[in-house]
Amino acid sequence: MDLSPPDLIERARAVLRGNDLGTSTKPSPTLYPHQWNWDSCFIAIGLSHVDTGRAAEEIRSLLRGQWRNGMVPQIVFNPNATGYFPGPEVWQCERSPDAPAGVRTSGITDPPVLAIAALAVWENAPDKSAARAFLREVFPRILHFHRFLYEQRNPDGDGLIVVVHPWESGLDNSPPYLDAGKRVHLTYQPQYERLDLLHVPAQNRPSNKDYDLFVWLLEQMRAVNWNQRLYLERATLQIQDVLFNAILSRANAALAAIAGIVDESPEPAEAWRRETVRAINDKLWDETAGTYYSYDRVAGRLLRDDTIGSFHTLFGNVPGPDRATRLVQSHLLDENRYWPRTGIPVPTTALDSPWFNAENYWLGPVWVNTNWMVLKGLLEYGFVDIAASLRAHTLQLVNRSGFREYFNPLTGEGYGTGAFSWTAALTIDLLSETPSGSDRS
Ligand code: 9WN
Repeated sequence: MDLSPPDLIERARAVLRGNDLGTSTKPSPTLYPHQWNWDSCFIAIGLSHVDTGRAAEEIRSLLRGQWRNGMVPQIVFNPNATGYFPGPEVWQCERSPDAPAGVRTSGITDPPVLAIAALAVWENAPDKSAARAFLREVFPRILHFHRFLYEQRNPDGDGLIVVVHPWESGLDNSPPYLDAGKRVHLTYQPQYERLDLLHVPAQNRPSNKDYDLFVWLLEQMRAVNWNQRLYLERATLQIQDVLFNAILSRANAALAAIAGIVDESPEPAEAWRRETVRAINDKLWDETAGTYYSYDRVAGRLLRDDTIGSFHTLFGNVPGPDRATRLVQSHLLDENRYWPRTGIPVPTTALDSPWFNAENYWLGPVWVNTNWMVLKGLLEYGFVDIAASLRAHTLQLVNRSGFREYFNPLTGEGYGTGAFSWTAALTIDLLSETPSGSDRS
């Protein structure tokens, strides 16, 4: 198999150019017309291979939305775009004294890929002095973001950050959220109109019941004017999310590396990293199942729903070698769970989970960003051949089905929007890592 047909990288670049808003990139042409946090981080990683300046600008423009309390929001709204629900008039973040002036954002955060992306801009930059200046500029801002997480979203003081809205997890309708969501009592029926279904068939998107939960939770936070402390005192959904915390572990390592490059102290990033890694291992590991799960802090229980999040602990360098081997050999490579014999790894929800749905959003489909993080994690632990095979499967999938948002893990059929930016950006990264044509699968 030719892993890198000559035009694949060109086609990927064309997708990013098509979604370019000038200083930021929208995730897709129509479904997502604003700037999203972790999307822009993945986009910057892809752009870092082709244009350092533009990659740096992607991150700068995201940071224009940073709140005074340090939070980097999930969405920075594009003032020229309409047609996305919920838009800025629903969030009403101007109610909070912490919201930034002159730019409208959503009121929640997103998986903290930011430090990882900033470090990639440096690593892939041909001109290190310009890249160092960029790191100097963004270092205090990223530090402020991590400090926000450790000071305002660390209710047990153990370094396990809580996610208070499914959208903050990035994996909106992933089973742990629907599972925990079942016990959240919606005190009224929220009134809203979905716009996503104008673009994508309903069977591929979260359900109306899921949206009721998303909107009701948004309205609960808005009711306290986005005050983090007040909200956490009463929040009915608080998840110590394994994916979010694993990403944060890697982001702390990246932040410590950035500190070294710009002559700043790598503490506290190193201390934060140690705390979070220890807490994931102590609290989120299930010895009987041999895997990690997210924790429902309100119900006080592990959410034993098998999802791809468990493997992202490898990306965060969380498990010791024995746990890592168990995760990979007993779970990841199981053809009945995550590595379908005739399909495409890695489904976002296990094939044998009662929640699994091959066509619906985060309930099963393969996404390129989640595969990319699993692949990087495998490399951390020396599973080189498995990583190479995952890379081959992922590139082949994109080449065959296009730059879609997500894909059926059994058939490879593409779903959601086309021309999806992070699919394109991470394809560029995957193609840039090994010389073209070197098929290691
Ligand atoms: C809500 C933009 C975002 C991604 C998320 C993905 C999807 C939004 C939505 O699109 O979520 O944030 O409206 O469904 O789940 O991970 O960042 O691409």
